Amino acid sequence: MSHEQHGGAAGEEPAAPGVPTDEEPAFVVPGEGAEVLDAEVALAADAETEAAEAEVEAEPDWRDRYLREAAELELTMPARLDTRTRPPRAALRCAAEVLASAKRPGILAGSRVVERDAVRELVAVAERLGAPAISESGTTHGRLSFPADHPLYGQCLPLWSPEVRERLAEFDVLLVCGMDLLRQYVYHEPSRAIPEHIRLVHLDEDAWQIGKNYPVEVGVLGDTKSGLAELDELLSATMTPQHVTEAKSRRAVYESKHSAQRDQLQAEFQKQLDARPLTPLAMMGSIARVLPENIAVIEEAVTTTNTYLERLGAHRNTTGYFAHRGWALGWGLGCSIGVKLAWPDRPVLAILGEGAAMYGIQGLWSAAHHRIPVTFVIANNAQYQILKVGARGLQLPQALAGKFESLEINEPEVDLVSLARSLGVEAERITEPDQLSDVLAESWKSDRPRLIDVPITRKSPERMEY
Ligand SMILES: Cc1ncc(C[n+]2csc(CCOP(=O)(O)OP(=O)(O)O)c2C)c(N)n1
Ligand SMILES: [Mg+2]
Repeated sequence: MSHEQHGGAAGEEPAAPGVPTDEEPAFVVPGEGAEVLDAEVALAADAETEAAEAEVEAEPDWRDRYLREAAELELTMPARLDTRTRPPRAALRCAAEVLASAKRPGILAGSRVVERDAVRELVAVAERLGAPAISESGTTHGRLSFPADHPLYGQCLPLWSPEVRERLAEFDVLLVCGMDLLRQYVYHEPSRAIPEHIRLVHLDEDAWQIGKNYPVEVGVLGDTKSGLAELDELLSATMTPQHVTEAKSRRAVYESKHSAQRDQLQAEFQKQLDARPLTPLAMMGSIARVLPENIAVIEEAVTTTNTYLERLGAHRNTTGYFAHRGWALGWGLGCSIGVKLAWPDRPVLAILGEGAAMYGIQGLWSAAHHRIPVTFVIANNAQYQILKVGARGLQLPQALAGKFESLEINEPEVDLVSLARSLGVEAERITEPDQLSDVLAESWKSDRPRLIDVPITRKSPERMEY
């Protein structure tokens, strides 16, 4: 912070430490003019502090405590500039024309849709067009911009460009909304993940993203929420009765396809329930079946989460979803504590790999100290599994020979239960799927943080199952 921000005039020399200024000193450092500290004032201050501390201890609810402390701060919101700008009408009209006449339209829904509170508007457009909405790939999506239980939710984009290309081949027009087209984890041939025949309509607030990697037929710059609402109106005016009939039949086809995909995954989950340690799907399915509607989930269990919650339709609200975007490990544990502070009335679940958890484990102490009731589930496979899968995917010779350097966390395995307890968080190890569901369902009601360590199969899959 500059001196000006502290209130000193620009160009003024700051006073040397301990030298009295015209202003009343905010505090006095002992040994640097401490003699000015009046003993009576000190005693009164001590008594006040003790009284305040006693009051804090007697306060059982951490929310009340924070609210009271916050009430003493000056928290008046500054007047903010509303930067949202409606997109040009002419551009939206072009977008509506291209989309209305599409035979097989699809939607790519990026994080900026939910960040701009435009999910409802996107759902309306998807329903009108009878188009499936596909969210960003599991390695990059960050937020979820389409409800995973909606019949038109077309799951996440696959990871690698050959699969993305295959996945998108069925569409003739794509509406891309609030999404970086296309963030990919690791470069793979073919470089062009979007098939050449697809006509792109891109609505975004980030001008840099429109047409950055792929040429668009219609680029629409402006506010996502009002842009989508206006696009929907224009579609309604543009679509002929023939278009409407086609959209309805497309919608029916996609809805039954998506429901079959969900049923199939659910059946696969049931099949895997007997394996010990649990498979990633058995763990995620056991979580999915007890997720309340208003849950906030923070995902940083790299090879365990596998977009299963999306694919099982378990994320019914889109606001409560936070995932990685760029892979700097260690943010998940702290993020979940922040989310709980922001939303004290919503249950908060962090799903963390044991590796990722270790990058920010000290946050458990903060959760215990401030009694912040987050539920932490550790997907513990005792290794940095993604690095093995990634190395094999890149066909590194050592990896193909089954040799990995320093990727096991097993001699010794980290005892996360004891570690969590040492940091003040109640913890247990759970190996059974039913018990996992029961303990989780109970944890949503708790007023304390809790950690559940779940052993996960040590066998690495051949490839990521995103
Ligand atoms: C700060 C940081 N250091 C190292 C890495 C490299 N890295 C990426 S994934 C990963 C392992 C994650 O292990 P874990 O959380 O146990 O998940 P798993 O792959 O076993 O599912 C590592 C070390 C990183 N992304 N960020
Ligand atoms: Mg691991």
